[in-house]
Amino acid sequence: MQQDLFLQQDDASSGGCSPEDCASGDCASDEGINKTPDFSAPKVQVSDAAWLFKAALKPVALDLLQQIEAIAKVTPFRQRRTPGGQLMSAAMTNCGRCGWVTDQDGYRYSESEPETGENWLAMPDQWLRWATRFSEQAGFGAFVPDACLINRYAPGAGMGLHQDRDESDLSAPIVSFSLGAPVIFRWGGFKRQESAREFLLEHGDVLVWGGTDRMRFHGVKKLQRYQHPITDHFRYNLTFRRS
Ligand code: MD3
Ligand code: FE
Repeated sequence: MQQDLFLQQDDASSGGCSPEDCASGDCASDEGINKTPDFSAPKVQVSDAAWLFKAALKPVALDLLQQIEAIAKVTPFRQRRTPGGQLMSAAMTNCGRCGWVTDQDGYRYSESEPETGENWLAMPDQWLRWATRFSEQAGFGAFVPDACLINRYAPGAGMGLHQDRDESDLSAPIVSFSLGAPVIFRWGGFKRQESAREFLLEHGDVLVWGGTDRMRFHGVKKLQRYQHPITDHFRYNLTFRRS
């Protein structure tokens, strides 16, 4: 499908829509009984090995937010410090066997919350199935994430260009879910200095990348103030990873 994706340049190759098959029983027609994401949402190719499914989570957004709220009651969102002592502007929690954390002891995956020693709550089964399904839709094989980092951005929060390199198996893709306020995502190269392209990540978007794009620098610009009907002024981002 032809779609203007990048904000500055328009050199993205186009992907295509994949027709939903109902073999799994997860049909859109189940909506109301057993809601599912829209797995046949417009699929836009961002790069060689990165795909964006626009607004695919809209049918399940409220459920996702309720589950995020329930997780945050047990392991609350916290602004963490980088090993260098800088307070990160996004607040974070996790679910799954492992969670990504950072403090004076470094960036790492941990089976428990460092402050309380509490284990992370299990990843909801549906989240796991959906992340796996989007990975398949993007052409990556079976993906079984064991960690889900949940980032919460308030107006003014952002994330500088960085690489995700704390995972032991860099051949696994990463799947990300965006909910709430939109943000400008920065898609960089393989060196921090390389210029980054920019595109919007909006409510309900799913981004899947791996392979040759796995080690790209990426980040998000500071959130602008925005009133979203179901997340207030926040943006939430879930990243499913294999630690
Ligand atoms: C492309 N989060 O938690 S998600 C992170 O919106 C992180 O909260 C951002 O970067 C957020 O580490 C971006 C999308 C994303 C994540 C990692 C990538 C895209 C990526 C790694 C390589 C290439
Ligand atoms: Fe990242």
